[in-house]
Amino acid sequence: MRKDKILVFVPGYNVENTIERVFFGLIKIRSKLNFDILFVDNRSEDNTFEKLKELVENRKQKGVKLIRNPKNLGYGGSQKVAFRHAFRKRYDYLIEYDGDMQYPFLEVLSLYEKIKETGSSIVFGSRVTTKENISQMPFWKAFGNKFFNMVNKWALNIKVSEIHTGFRIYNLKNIKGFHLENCHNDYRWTMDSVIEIIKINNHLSEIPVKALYHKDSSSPSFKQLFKTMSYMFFRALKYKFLRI
Ligand SMILES: Nc1nc2c(ncn2[C@@H]2O[C@H](COP(=O)(O)OP(=O)(O)OP(=O)(O)O)[C@@H](O)[C@H]2O)c(=O)[nH]1
Ligand SMILES: [Mg+2]
Repeated sequence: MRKDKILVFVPGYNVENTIERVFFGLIKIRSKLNFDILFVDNRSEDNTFEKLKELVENRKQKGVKLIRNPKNLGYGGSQKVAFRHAFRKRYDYLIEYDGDMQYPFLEVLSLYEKIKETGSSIVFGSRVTTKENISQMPFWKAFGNKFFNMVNKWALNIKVSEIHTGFRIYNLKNIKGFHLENCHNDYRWTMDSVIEIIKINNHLSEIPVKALYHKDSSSPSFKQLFKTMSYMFFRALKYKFLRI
């Protein structure tokens, strides 16, 4: 039987303080699971690209690729680059691991195990399944997350505890026909991508994960968050009442 072709994709924008640790952290766990790695530098203004270029060229690791976007394409725009690459190269699974290093590397293996066990279209690394994990998030973020999780469960008719996490694995065979072009290029991607995918296959699962909020991790600005949250609210209602 053919082995699964797995791609771990790392979106990065101004992550010069973490990207080297992400590079070595992912390389290390390749001894336990065979996967390729795609770094997508979203036109960082710091030294992210230079650091990555040096790592990718000098370390000569097999199956590691770096793409630099021609301009900043937004958070969602970078995801589209990864999806197009993964579909074109016929990967079976796509995993997102953020360049600001917010998730324990070994949990990549848990995401893969879970999707193999369940056959879901997406497995989310949920940050909110236990009190201890929720307490890692800034208070206002945890509060907003809780509210939107309730809205989403009701409006999208889903069971998973959160869909806003950036730590996910997709089963690409289960989501053929995914309309990337219907998704926004900014943080609204997080919501749009799930809606587009559940139209094709609504089998979603999750694993608990302890997200790390550390001095080098990045987050959306308040303005971006407000825009995204308002959108998510109305998008969920639109789905519920119009089923679109
Ligand atoms: N802000 C931002 N991040 C981007 C962009 N393109 C790629 N990224 C990367 O996308 C990843 C997630 O973005 P974050 O802003 O940290 O958002 P998040 O992790 O979902 O939010 P938190 O849970 O609050 O940390 C990070 O690794 C960023 O470096 C971009 O255009 N803007
Ligand atoms: Mg972050």
